[in-house]
Amino acid sequence: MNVDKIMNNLEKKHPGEAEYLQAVREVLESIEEAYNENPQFESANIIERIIEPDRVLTFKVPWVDDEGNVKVNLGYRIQFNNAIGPYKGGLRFHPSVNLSILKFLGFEQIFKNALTTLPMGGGKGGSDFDPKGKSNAEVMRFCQSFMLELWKYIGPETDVPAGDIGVGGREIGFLYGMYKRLAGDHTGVLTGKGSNWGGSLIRPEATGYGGIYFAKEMLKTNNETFKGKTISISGFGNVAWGAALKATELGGKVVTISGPDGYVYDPEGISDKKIEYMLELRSSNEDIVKPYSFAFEGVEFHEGKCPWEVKVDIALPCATQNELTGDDAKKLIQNGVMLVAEISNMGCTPQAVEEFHKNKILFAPGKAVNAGGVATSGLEMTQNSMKLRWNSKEVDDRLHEIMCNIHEQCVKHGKREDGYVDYVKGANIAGFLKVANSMLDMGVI
Ligand code: 2IT
Repeated sequence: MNVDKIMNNLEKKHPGEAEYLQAVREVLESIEEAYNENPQFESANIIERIIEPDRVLTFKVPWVDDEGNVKVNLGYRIQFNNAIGPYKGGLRFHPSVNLSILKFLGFEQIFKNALTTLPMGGGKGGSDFDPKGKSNAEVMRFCQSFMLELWKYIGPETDVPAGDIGVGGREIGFLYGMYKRLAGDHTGVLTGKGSNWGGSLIRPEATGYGGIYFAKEMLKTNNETFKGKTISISGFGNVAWGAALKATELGGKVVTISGPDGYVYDPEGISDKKIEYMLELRSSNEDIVKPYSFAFEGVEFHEGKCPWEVKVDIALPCATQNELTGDDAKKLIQNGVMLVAEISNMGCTPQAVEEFHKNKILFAPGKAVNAGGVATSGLEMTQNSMKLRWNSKEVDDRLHEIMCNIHEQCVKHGKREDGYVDYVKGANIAGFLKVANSMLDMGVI
């Protein structure tokens, strides 16, 4: 495989799609060796077939705000690859959303979903709609208009969207209500549903919990645990909340959370009612963390800054892509960080990953670490198909088992001769082999 040549061609076809090109390059570079050992992949031209989505749907989403103004946003669904199951992946509502970001997320989702051991293909969608500062009624009208178009392309055996940044329980409810009305059936077409109407227990916590279960396995390889470790977390949404909850339960001390306005440093640790307060912050719909520093004593607020300058044992990016740079990585390493696990998708830049690898820091990528979210969506689909409901323990036990399994796959394919585990390589190879072999089985299609 000639990675540079493939990337040059891809760049010519999709100029300026920086995040998508970044995600593809990372995968190609890390699977190169495994790919070359299997000449059948080359003869089936698997690479060219896997790096382009099956289809890209874009549509217009007109809606009316509370003042009666007519607004128009862009809607997308990328159906990337369904070799191992129906397209599956979240919807992101954020002003930064564009084709490049959704293609990177959809591409990552293929391999992440393959790692979960469950039958799910890769997809992603969303809109440049900004839920921040909107009323409930505005969010509802937007979601209804979005689904009025999207419903034609999805289905419980075809494509099953879920939440991502800006899409939580409220949005899934509005989207599902519209789908149900249009399709006239009550099926598992979305995941992240309310627990009264087909949602799975533990789904809201699953991405954060799964990330901590994964990090626990990483620590175990160094005979370490969460007990007594200081932890910095970025973000304050659903993912950050679940991670803070589980990390604290395992004896860690979370000292930061962050938002677009800056980060808060709480030396006492963000535990108990402070974790609950994160939900209040989130529901205020303003996307700021500063109020945390007024709500509790002894807390510092650092305006416009990222939490990576704080000295910690463990750093967990939980907000968005490329949120931890090469310089941030250097600072963390200087301060003695032992483990960095991306709970956000592609949270670290390639320069940051290089620093962690160079310094043999335990580091694992989002597609392995945060796979617990979509894995639990898969478990929601299973429960919907079986028309029954598992209790929390049943779901949590399965989630835990899946995360341990993903960790094993990473070690199997990523362990170097010196014993250091390259989790990026491990995750990419394990995910790729499963999908590529499935594509080979089905012929050129
Ligand atoms: O990035 C992700 O894996 C998600 N946003 C969750 C996707 C899902 O289908 O639950």
